[in-house]
Amino acid sequence: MTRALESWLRVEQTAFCPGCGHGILLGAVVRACDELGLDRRRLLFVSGIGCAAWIPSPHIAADSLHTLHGRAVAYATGAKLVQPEMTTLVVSGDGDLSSIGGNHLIHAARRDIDLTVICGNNQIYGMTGGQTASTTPVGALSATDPRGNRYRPFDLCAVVMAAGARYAARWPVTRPRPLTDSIKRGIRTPGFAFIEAISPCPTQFGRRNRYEDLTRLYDAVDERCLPREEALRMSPEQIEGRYLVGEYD
Ligand SMILES: Cc1ncc(C[n+]2csc(CCOP(=O)(O)OP(=O)(O)O)c2C)c(N)n1
Ligand SMILES: [Mg+2]
Repeated sequence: MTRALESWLRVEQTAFCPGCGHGILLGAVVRACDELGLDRRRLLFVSGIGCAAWIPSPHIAADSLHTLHGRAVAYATGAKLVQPEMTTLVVSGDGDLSSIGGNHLIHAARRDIDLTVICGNNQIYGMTGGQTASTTPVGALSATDPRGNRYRPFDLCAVVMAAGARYAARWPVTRPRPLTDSIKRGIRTPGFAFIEAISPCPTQFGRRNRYEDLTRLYDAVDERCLPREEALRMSPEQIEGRYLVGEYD
């Protein structure tokens, strides 16, 4: 990591589990801010509660509001209204943003609040022990679904676009360059932007779904990705269970 990038970090050591995809997402967020040359005195991070919510606070050396579970977008909306000149980034988890916080998310998109919301989607409630989330794939095992999840997961990018977002993008953390570029594009977008990072969780998702090692878990995530443009020419059965990656605008 270069000295310029290091200057964005507040801590020397992370508390993330070994192999957590959120660490790669942290790198992408910091790179995006650095490459855009953002003035960190005019930058505010907002997060809720969960492992992903630790990405800005304590890791990033900029102001951050570490708020209540599910309420990151609500706090960010208030902060943006009071200080519209601040670049305001929400970084939080799939559970935080789309389960308990789902209503705040869709209404911020509908109102086109000028936020960039970055979701670390590990398909599970990681921090609290691996419960099923609104993003857990059908059939996946979790603490609350030991025989497999029955319900279809949200397509978060489609949800926010339907609600009125200006820009959305989905990438796995195994593809850090397009992920970073989409975060940059989200920040530059005036109005509501949403970036979903598919982020492997070895400790809860990987262990419960019997991935033998990190390589297999990361390969499995990457192999499930399908470019959105290709998916448009395929049947619903063919794209079942795949992550449609790319930009939505
Ligand atoms: C009102 C409220 N309900 C539930 C909790 C417990 N809780 C904290 S984080 C969390 C889920 C976090 O999952 P996610 O947002 O996906 O983040 P991850 O840890 O997976 O990165 C839950 C249920 C809480 N802190 N407050
Ligand atoms: Mg999660």
